[in-house]
Amino acid sequence: MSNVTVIGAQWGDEGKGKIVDWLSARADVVVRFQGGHNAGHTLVIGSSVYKLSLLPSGIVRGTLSVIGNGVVLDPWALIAEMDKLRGQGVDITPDNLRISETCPLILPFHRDLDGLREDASGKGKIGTTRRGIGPAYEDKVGRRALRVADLANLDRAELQLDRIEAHHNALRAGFGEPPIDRARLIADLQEIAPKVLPFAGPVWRDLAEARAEGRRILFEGAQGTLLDIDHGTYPFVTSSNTVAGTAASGSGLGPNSVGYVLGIVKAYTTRVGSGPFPSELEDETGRRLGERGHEFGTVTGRQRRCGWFDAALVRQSVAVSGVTGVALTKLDVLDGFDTLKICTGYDVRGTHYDYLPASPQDQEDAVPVYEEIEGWSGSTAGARSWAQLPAQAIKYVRRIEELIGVPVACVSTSPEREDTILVT
Ligand code: 2SA
Ligand code: MG
Repeated sequence: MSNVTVIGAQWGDEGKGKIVDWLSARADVVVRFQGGHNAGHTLVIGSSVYKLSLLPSGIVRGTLSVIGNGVVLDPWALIAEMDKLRGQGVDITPDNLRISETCPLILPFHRDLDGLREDASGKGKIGTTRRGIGPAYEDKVGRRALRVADLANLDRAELQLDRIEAHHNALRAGFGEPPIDRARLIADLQEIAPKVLPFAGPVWRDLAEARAEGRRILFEGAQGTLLDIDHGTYPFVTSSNTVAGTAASGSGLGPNSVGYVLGIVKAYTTRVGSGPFPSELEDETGRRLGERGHEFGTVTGRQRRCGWFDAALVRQSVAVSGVTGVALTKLDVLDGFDTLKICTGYDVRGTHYDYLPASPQDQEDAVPVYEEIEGWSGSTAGARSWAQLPAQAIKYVRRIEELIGVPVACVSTSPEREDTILVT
């Protein structure tokens, strides 16, 4: 197996956790390269359920897990997640977890700002996870972030702290919040630093070494391509690049390390948070999808919006992420529908598009163009071979393949790892 990069090809929550877990058994290194603890990956292993936010999924099976430079890291959330997993019997040591020393830190004032902005936004609310992700990336790009490496030299970080205060205190004052308490911040960071630093280092070197030794690297994307800061439904996006290309820049390996790009695609569409969603169903059918698919956010518990499969959007994701093949998940949720619809394009004030145009106004006005396909009455739940699928379900999968232009490499029919059909 070559290296594999797993990315979400919709708005996140496509079921990446299960597929990554399945692949991590065949990988030597698992790498997170963007996002932070806004991600939510659920792994079901036997009778145990593991909920991961920041740590790469490989950690549960003891595979070397790497948090790359593209990730924004909340040190307190990191330690809390490690403690929780250790409580479930997972062994985490500097031998199996490595953290890039150049990860920008998410600090308490980032979280404050995320929440304050959301609360003040009314209709323009993004529906963020309120974890401080956006403000932390802003500071990274604004060259005023504190990074993991700074945890070792907090007594000499005045320059960065001056920049941070100059920027954030004005913003905080606008919200009627007190200025940052520098002494308290440093004291809190000094307390957490010894817990984080043993894991920190130049992970680009670890990865270069792994590569030189021919070890298999699995890149684990978070969120989805339609939440990408450049290619997503801006401004209703997350603050990182979620496309597959980020695996290279967010880990310190070159573009030729990305390998096979596996796009994870849910057999219907969901979205959590605000923003355009042309094939959304705000009716009984949408509720049925949500109930059958248990569509609630892993991190925030928020109910996810549900709708029909949108082939135009996935085709777009396939293009911008360079997807080689897709894993189709949650097909069983569609069991028992008389008819299914697939969105193939949009009508925007009389003009037809086979992709989602970029302007928010066009996206808001986009009316989905559907084709209908007969459903199936049999069950796909738990199917482990192509032969176990109803003929009509196979037709649905084949039609999706045709519309998105890349092969369906595997189909997942339940949260259980073994309930996966490899399409050969
Ligand atoms: P943020 O917090 O700044 O990244 O939010 C910006 C937008 O990105 C969306 N977003 C997500 N969408 C789906 N799943 C995500 N992770 C969790 C999960 C979410 C949860 O896996 O369930 O538990 O609610 C995720 N993270 C960010 C977010 O909804 C905003 O639209
Ligand atoms: Mg998720």
